[in-house]
Amino acid sequence: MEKGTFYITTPIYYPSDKLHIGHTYCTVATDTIARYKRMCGYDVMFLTGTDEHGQKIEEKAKAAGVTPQEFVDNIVTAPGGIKDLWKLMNISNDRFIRTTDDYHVEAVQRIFKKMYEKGDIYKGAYKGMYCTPCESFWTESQLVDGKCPDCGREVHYAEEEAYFFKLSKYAKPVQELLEGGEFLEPASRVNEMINNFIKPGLEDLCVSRTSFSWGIPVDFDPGHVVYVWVDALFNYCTALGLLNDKYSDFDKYWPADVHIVGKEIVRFHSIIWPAMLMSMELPLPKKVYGHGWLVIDGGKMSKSKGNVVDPYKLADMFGVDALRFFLLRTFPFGSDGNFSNELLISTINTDLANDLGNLVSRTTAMAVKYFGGTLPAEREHDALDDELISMAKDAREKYAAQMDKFQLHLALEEVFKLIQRANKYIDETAPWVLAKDEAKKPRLAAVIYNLLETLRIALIMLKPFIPESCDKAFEQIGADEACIAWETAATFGVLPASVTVVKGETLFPRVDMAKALVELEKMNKPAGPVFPPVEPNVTIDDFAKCDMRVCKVLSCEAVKKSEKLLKFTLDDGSGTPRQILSGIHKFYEPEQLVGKTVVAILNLPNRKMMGQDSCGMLLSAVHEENGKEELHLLMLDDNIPAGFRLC
Ligand code: ME8
Repeated sequence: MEKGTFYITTPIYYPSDKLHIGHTYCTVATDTIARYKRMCGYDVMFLTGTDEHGQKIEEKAKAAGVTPQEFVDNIVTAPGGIKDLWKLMNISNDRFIRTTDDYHVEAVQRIFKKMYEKGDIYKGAYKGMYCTPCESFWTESQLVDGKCPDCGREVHYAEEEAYFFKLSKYAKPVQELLEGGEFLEPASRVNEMINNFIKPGLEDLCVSRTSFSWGIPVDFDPGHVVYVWVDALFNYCTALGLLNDKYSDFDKYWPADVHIVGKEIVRFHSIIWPAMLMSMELPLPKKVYGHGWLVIDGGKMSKSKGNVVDPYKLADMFGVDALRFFLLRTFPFGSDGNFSNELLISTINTDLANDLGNLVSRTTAMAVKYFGGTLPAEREHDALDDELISMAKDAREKYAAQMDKFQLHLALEEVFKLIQRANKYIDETAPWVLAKDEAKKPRLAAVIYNLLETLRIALIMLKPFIPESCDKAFEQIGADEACIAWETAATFGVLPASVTVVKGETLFPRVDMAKALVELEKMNKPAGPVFPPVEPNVTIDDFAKCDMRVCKVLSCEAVKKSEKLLKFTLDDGSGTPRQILSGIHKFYEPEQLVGKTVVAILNLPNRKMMGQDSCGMLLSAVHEENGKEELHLLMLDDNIPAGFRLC
């Protein structure tokens, strides 16, 4: 029954922070499409992974006092990390690529060299405005109110020797590709790309960096690392074996059938990516689908706003399938969706607990109550059945039409129309009345059988969305492997005539909205440290006696044979360097502090520590709780000159 191959990808995620519900949305949607295609008989390759290089990761690792590799390992593979999240969410990816994998690194070096040798990459100098969080250079005309057009943050002038990719050379074929109408969806994104990026003129793209080192080295020019987006985009090919020996199914699966990406990275996927593939003389992906964002109160989720929704917590509280279902049932895939806990809970209650859950439990309960679990083969048809039966038979086609367009919420709408119709059918046929009359048992058997068949068909269509719950439900309605194949979903009457059902656990318990909201509120409130009370026991005169000055760290080194002490040489504005020892080695490496602007109390008596003079004390912010000490050396704006007094 194989229908050919289907290669589908998610973006590869930045392991700079823990992933949130927005990333989960993207991955769950892709997983559902992959599962659907497998069910239809395609040989599916589903790829996801992590995009581990770049300045942002290098800086975060530095701030955390670990190497960049340790930093990303901690987010990708450590318990509770990205790989665990996908396992928890039942993501069925066939491969997981990390851009730090050796085979990818080597393949990207070969790719870069190939484009260079072809003349599509050349050396020049980059001058422009740079957004550090987005790792993007922008021209003045692209800035919005002087800020980064992608994230709205400050940009700064940067200049460096760099390699450039001849993006301008491919402007015309890329525009034609976009105008073709098949490549980029939803269609609204096509105009955005053409009007905002291609029509103003595509400039050549800076594809190497020298200002940091956490990237794939350009092997023929040490000091340059490959621009993170070139490195990242080619993951889709290297993970199949392009220019490496790790895998060997590039010819089988490439070109990709669809890259699922969020709207803010459509530009990279629909302009830069095809241009680079054209340069490499490789076939282009068949489609890029740009989905919307999950937002909160209309705005983006962000760590700084403190409104990031943790998928681990929600899955733990409501179940993995309930969360998967909510994400895809509620929000049209191409547009933004406003996330709220209320919406999540009401979707679970209405669709899963009431409509689907009740239909399964009522139907199986009736089969057990009236027939001891096994239906008699003798059944009596009634014209009342026709509408339900024909709706059930037609549902697969309607569902597939939506699934094939990635309109996942509309596909679910088709399934739920059927489920709601079946619930209405129970009211219309009133089985509890039929049960009172022995002569009506064949009619009662027909009603229950029709309900089971409708459920079987609905569950086949729901399986890509909520796989685990469907397996449980199949067991309850007595559907074995042969009865749950996609091929059987447009046929009515597949369950054996004397099918046996098993009354099982409640699939989707109703959630008490008020209680759950309180619990969520509690979970989201950070426990926070408990600080000691403030006591007003110092006079202003006491305070004024402390001579606190701004100092610059000239040098800093660990004191030999001491685990704790760092020795600072400071410029305190007097012209004579000052030495202070401070027990903060546990919190800082000496090289992190050189050049920093700090505060010291200078009029304390000198002290000897480990045989060395300490002339003053550095100020830090400290907190100790449950035996755990946290310390931050007080650092000031570097514009403040040494010697200024604090008052
Ligand atoms: O962009 N709602 O990685 P990333 C929906 N490494 N989707 C969201 C979202 C939200 N609130 N927040 C993020 C990168 N996403 C690159 C990709 S691919 C060669 C390189 C989506 O971790 C976002 O739109 O910042 C993007 O598609 C994906 O998560 C990865 O974002």
